[in-house]
Parts: sequence; structure tokens; C-alpha cells
Amino acid sequence: MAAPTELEACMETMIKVFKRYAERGSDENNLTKKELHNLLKHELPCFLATQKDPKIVDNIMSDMDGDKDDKMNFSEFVGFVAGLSAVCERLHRKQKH
Ligand SMILES: [Ca+2]
Repeated sequence: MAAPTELEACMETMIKVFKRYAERGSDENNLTKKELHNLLKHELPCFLATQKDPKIVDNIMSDMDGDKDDKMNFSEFVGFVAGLSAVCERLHRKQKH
């Protein structure tokens, strides 16, 4: 099989990271609020450090939790990462001008 492209590797990494944190609890297909907090702390430390709101994890969870089960499944997680990536891209564009 050919080596994965950058984007394929990126998708694979997102699945791997999600599973690493989701698998710590009883439900391997979902992140609890605590698991989400752990993931942010270790995988997005700069993002977390810039957030002043102590309820940031609760807010992300309620914003992204489309099926309202108080847990984050992979699709909801991808939505969060995509949103954050879009913000980064916008900032990146601004810095260039
Ligand atoms: Ca959910």
C-alpha cells in the first residue's frame, strides 16, 4: 500500500488521538467532559492556556454535543477540531497581510 498522504495521515492522527482519550473511560466511543479536558490539556495546551473562562470545557461540550448525550463522539470532536482549524487559518491569513 502506498504511504499515506499528509491529509490521510492527519485524519488517522485525529482518530488515534480521540481514541487514546476516549478509551480511558468505560465508553471507548465517546469523550466524557473529564476526558475532553484531559485531551485539551495535553494535545491543545496553548488553546487551553488562552481560555480565560473556567467553564471552557463545559461550554465546548454543550456547543459541540449535537445529540445532547453529554458526551463527545468522534463526529462532534471533528466538528470542534474543524472549527478551531478555521479560526487558526483566519488568524494565519491576518498575520500575512
Ligand atoms: Ca454527544
